[in-house]
Amino acid sequence: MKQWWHSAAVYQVYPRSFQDSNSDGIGDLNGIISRLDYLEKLGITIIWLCPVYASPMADNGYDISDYCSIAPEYGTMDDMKSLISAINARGMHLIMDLVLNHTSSAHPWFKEACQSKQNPYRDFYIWRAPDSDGNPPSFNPASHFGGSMWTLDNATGEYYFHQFASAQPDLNWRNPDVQQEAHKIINWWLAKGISGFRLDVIDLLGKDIDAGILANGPQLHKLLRNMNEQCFAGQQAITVGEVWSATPMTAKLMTRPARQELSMLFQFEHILQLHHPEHGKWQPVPFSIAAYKQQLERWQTQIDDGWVAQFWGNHDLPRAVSTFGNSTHWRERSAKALAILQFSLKGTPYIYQGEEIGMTNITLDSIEDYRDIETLNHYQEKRAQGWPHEDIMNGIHQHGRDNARTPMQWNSDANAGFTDGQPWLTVNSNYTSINVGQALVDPNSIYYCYQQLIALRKAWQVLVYGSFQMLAHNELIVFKRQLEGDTALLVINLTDQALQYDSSSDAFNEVVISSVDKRETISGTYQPYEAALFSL
Ligand code: TEU
Ligand code: CA
Repeated sequence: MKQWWHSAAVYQVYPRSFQDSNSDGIGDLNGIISRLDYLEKLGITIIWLCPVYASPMADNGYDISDYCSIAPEYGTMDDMKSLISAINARGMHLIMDLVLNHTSSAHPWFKEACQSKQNPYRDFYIWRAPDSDGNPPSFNPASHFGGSMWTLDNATGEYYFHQFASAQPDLNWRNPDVQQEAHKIINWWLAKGISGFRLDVIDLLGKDIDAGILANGPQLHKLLRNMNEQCFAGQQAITVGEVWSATPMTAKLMTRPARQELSMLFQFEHILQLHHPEHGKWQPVPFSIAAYKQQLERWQTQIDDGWVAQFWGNHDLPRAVSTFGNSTHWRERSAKALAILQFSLKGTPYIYQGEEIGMTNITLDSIEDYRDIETLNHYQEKRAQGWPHEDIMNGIHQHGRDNARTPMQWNSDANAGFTDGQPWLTVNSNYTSINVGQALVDPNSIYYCYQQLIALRKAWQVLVYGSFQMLAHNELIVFKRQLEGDTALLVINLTDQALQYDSSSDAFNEVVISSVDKRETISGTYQPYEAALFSL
């Protein structure tokens, strides 16, 4: 069944880095309001706002201490209400980022839970007594942010569980009171006029610690269906789950409309293929077109009427053009090619702030210049293990999360027009040439390529609902989308070498959009990072 959000484009705003309005060097809600015309001009329908709730900011807001108030550095609840109404007045929609797997250790629930083992909030979290040697449970994988997943609370003499920082205790989703409180928070925000949520690490809610299960646990689907029933049934609201564990099979279970669980989800196979088997993202392996084509075909053909988000980057990932494109020799062309590929696929496209102007990774030499808890903990841990500074910094330069969190580059004025204060994180020095002001006056800019693609997807249904057929070809990615009489053919060269394509037929109506000048034939040589979308 067709949904309004199938052909919509979503724009992800990382509030800390988007636009500062009060010179404190930190982005804020009023700054976002001042940039809504820009997003409307791009053709954005939905804005995904990363967390702006009260938080000690150990993990830049993914550690929430009050779900129903706004972090003072971002503004007030009145500012939030102004943002919601300004977005809705434009016919756009706001979805908020909701972190339900864990809270901040500063949340009142956790403070209560730490009072005593008998406290009514104790079972909002996951506690285990030390063993006879004082050790935590044997099931003790490394936390995403380094160290153990168990931290001893000395006051009550038990360990509490946290998959991320010790300042982010995991909630116990087996507890019906936790489920009930979460539903209340969701309904409270829906009543404010937002249109749904991005659900942080939602596949971790079904965890079963004693069985050693973290992602995609046995309770997960029941919890999602119950949440849907209590909060979203009959609403036009949407939910997009962050699901690092997703496979086409589990994605089908989580997003087929009849199952009433999620509207869609982010899957990360194209990201995980970059991770070193032992050292993960910190020793990245080269992007493999062959591996990408295999996972693309599975995801485009095996989820039936399930639905995914199509993305290259977000606030946790290095910049798309630096990771999947080529930010040195072919920055503009490769950014356009990635956008054309993204918008030619089944799935709702998500644009991470700055992708629309081809913002790149940043190389900072001193670890003191970095802010992300994951990066800082990783650096300390590896230095303690004797890793050379340069090796650690190399991994941070390639895959550290701060790459995506440098301030939005609006113009070539000081601090790229992001702030006239001291920015909380260094502005990329290439802002003098890579910025919105420059993009808006260049008809061939990446920005106008995105603007054209966003409009195209709203008009050309074959890109939204067409079938998918991968045409086997060497390093080239070639596939057809078909719907009733319409056929779209995409040929894309995501390498820095010229590649040859011999098409079985050269008949086509037009080149709808291209990352280089429009070509005369389908067959022939495809330049590095040349993408051409044909209407056949
Ligand atoms: O990220 C989930 C998550 O697993 C990532 O942190 C991932 O492990 C890491 O980025 C890989 O490099 C979500 C949020 O998007 C992230 O910003 C939060 O830090 C995390 O959850 C905890 O809430
Ligand atoms: Ca500010």
